[in-house]
Parts: sequence; C-alpha cells; structure tokens
Amino acid sequence: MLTEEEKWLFDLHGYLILRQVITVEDLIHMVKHCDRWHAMKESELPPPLCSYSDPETEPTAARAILHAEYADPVFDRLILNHNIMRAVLALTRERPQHLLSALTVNKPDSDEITLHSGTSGGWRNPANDYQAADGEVFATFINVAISLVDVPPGAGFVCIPGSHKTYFERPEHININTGPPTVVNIPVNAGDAVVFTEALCHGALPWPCEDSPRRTMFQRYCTSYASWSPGSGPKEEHREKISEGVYEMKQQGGCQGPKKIVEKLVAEING
Ligand SMILES: O=C(O)CCC(=O)C(=O)O
Repeated sequence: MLTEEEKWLFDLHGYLILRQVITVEDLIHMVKHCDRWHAMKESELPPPLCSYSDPETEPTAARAILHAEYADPVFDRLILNHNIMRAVLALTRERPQHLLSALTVNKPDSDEITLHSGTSGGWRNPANDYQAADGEVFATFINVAISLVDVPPGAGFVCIPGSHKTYFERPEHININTGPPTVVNIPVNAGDAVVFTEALCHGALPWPCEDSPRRTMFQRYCTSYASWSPGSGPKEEHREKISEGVYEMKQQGGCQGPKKIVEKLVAEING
C-alpha cells in the first residue's frame, strides 16, 4: 500500500504528506458545508453534529464540529477515500477503525494549539503506539489532517519530526515558535493531507488571514482491536445516515481477520 520511500519517510519523520487526495468538486462542497455549519449556533447543528466546545461558552477555542459524515454523503465517502486509506490500511496492518471526524476552523484570534502528543506529559498511553518491523510501519492511532484551504508557510501544522520515537521529555522552552530544525512547519495546499501518528509531537501556528479562516477536516483512525474509548463505534441511533462501509469502518473488530469493507478497499486500491 505504501511505497518503500513512503515507509522510510514515515518511519523517519512520523508523518507523510499526501498531495491532492480529494477532487476540486468535493473540496468546494466541503468548504461550503463547513462555512454553513460553522455559522450555526450549537443548538442549530443537525444531530448528531456537535462541537468539542460550544463557541458561546468558549469563544476563543478553535471550533471543531464533529461527525460531519452523518449529515452529508461527501464527508461520509471521505472516510473511505482511497488515497487516504492506502496509508491508513498500511499503518494499521489492515485493521482500521474510524474514530472521529473533526471539521475545524482556526481564526487569527483562536487559542494557540500548543505542542502535544499522546506520549507527552510523563504518561505513555499504551493505546498510542508506533513501531517499524518486518518491513512495515505500524501505528495504532493515526490522525489525517485534510486541508480545505491553502496554508501559507508560517501558519498551520507544526511538528517535531522523529518525536514519535523519542524517549526523553521535551525541554519546556521548545514550543510551536521554536522553528527549524527542531520544530518544522508543514505548509500544504487545499486538498492535501498530512497523515501522522498521534505519538508525534505536534501543534499549530496561529492563522494569519483575517478575511478567510483555516478550514481543516481531521479524520482519526485507530487499530480496530485497541480499546480507545468506551463509546467508540458508530452512533446506532443515527445509523441510517451513514453508508454501510463507513458503519463497518467505525465498528471495533478483532485482529484475526479484516473487516469486509477492508477487503473491498484493498481489492479496489490494488485495482
Ligand atoms: O491544527 C493543527 O494542525 C493541529 C491539530 C491537532 O493538534 C490535533 O488534531 O491533535
């Protein structure tokens, strides 16, 4: 699924940039829906859409609207996007579970997104692991940041390349503004995706454009047999709003055999 060079890069850096993973039509559609939903109050969002934090009570937090796939088929099919699944299937050894989608808007006055990872703070989350072995790369928790806008240099995603394998605690003075070679900014174009393991130390630089916000769709996947959180899995009460394949992709599963949707995706991607 991943080329030898992609595996080498992911092992070295902890992330991979996938260029132009969605069509221009889907991109335009997603931006339109993103702007429409982000203009709504929390109570106006179509269920089960909801925000991490209600903008009325936390106005400076970058608002992330969850579960867009239940409200629109273009967001539903994004979860099974072949260009993205190629990486997710390889990284999970064909045992993926879709955990959460978060359609996020960052404005110049949004709170800073400080450096963090699933392994920082002196606590190593056993469900957030990275390994390379048997000629493959393996990650149990993957975040895919699909940018819906062009992100200029000096804004957006930053990370400490290689930090997914770090043993030592990060010195306190290292932060999102530290700059290269320690903290690297990844400018992308609309339609590009950054696939990274949550074990990678990452954050984001403030958004500079007053007239147009940064819009990103974050898709989170884990290995289907890792118990990430008790509530993970499809929302049964809204089951009819998502496709059969996405429903299965959201289910937990054993490590023994691949899900049917995975077999289908592998056959389609391998052509
Ligand atoms: O805005 C970004 O690019 C960083 C987002 C982030 O830190 C996360 O999704 O965990």
